[in-house]
Amino acid sequence: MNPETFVCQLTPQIPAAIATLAIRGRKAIEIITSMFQFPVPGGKRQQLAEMRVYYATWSAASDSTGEEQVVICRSSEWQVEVHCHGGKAICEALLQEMVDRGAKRISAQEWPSDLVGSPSVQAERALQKAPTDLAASVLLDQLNGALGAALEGLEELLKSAAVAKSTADQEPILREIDSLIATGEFGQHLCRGWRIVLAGPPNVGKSSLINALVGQEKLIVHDQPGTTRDWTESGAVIGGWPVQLTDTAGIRQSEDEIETAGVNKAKELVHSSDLLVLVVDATQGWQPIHDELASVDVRRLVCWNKMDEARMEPIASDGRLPSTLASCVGQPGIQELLRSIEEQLFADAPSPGNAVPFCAEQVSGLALARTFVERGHHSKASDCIAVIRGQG
Ligand SMILES: Nc1nc2c(ncn2[C@@H]2O[C@H](COP(=O)(O)OP(=O)(O)OP(=O)(O)O)[C@@H](O)[C@H]2O)c(=O)[nH]1
Ligand SMILES: [Mg+2]
Repeated sequence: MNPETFVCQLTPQIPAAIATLAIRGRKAIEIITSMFQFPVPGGKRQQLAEMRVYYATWSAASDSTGEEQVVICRSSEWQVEVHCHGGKAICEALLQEMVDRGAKRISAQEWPSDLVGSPSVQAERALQKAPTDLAASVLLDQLNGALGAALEGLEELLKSAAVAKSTADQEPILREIDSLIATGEFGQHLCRGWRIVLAGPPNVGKSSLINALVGQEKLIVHDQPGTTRDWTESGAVIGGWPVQLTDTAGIRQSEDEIETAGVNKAKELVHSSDLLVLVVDATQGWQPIHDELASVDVRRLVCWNKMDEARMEPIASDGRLPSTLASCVGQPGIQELLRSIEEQLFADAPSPGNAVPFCAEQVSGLALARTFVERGHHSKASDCIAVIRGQG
């Protein structure tokens, strides 16, 4: 056990009716029993029984008229939750008093990971960061046990295979692990969103397209090539999923140092994207830089922009890439672009109730288990699954 006692606000720090504070560590019980008055025999120094709910009162030390009614629950030997009103002033006052009494304040994200081992508890924590309702609903399924149950089933399979010492059952186990890893690729984006990078030569309409996609004149648009130099991210929601639309500097050779820095950054961003949208000016056609971008090893989509002025047939040198036609004038085709993005990124979205790994540790634990299964070490693979179930 860490010698320190930690305190944090578990619920998001936004206006809300109720907030939950948590305190954990050797001094947790002592701090709580001395800070609050319990209207039960035994007075304020009473022992808190685990998983029992207590009503208690807190009085502000400096202002005898300030009082707060709270609900207290000792959720484990060393941890207590305090449910209070959600206003900032009362939460801050309670947290500050716990700090004054010897606890160390940390953020909900820093809440020690040994406390949040099971997928359900991790999902509860991830839910705080879910940017959209749809992302939250997938995490809620995991909180309700979808991932926990799938991992438990997998662990059982691995244990039986270990006992049987046979490699005959390897295929279904590998399929199960692979399917969870694939879903995990999706799940890891639930909190951070998907990065969609728009790239291409200068003046093709990258900034204009992002303005059209977010429905706001956010980015500077100009007929002078080289308008965008730095990169910018605009948060948006597509098909209910969170995305970051990334505008980049138009890629070309330049004598200008600042523009060259922007171009280098654009090339870097292209490689780290979840979806690269190659923007082509349909009045100019496919350029050599598009060939370079088309060869990048990420998911790609070609967007032929300025279709309102195009006089030629849109022809990409790589015809196998999915493509869409758009125009920012009057915005025909923007819906089509949105649909194409959805198809590229979200076609494999999990169905309600599916098990979805959503943390990097869960996916890497599954990958490690897979390696052990391939080598016939089912017992070690089962240990890996126990760890990501919070049982290891
Ligand atoms: N006709 C027409 N003009 C467009 C369209 N989209 C953008 N433009 C114009 O094209 C010019 C360049 O647009 P931007 O959005 O600044 O292009 P960009 O690709 O961001 O350019 P850089 O930042 O220089 O790389 C502006 O004058 C826009 O108004 C379109 O669909 N049709
Ligand atoms: Mg621009």
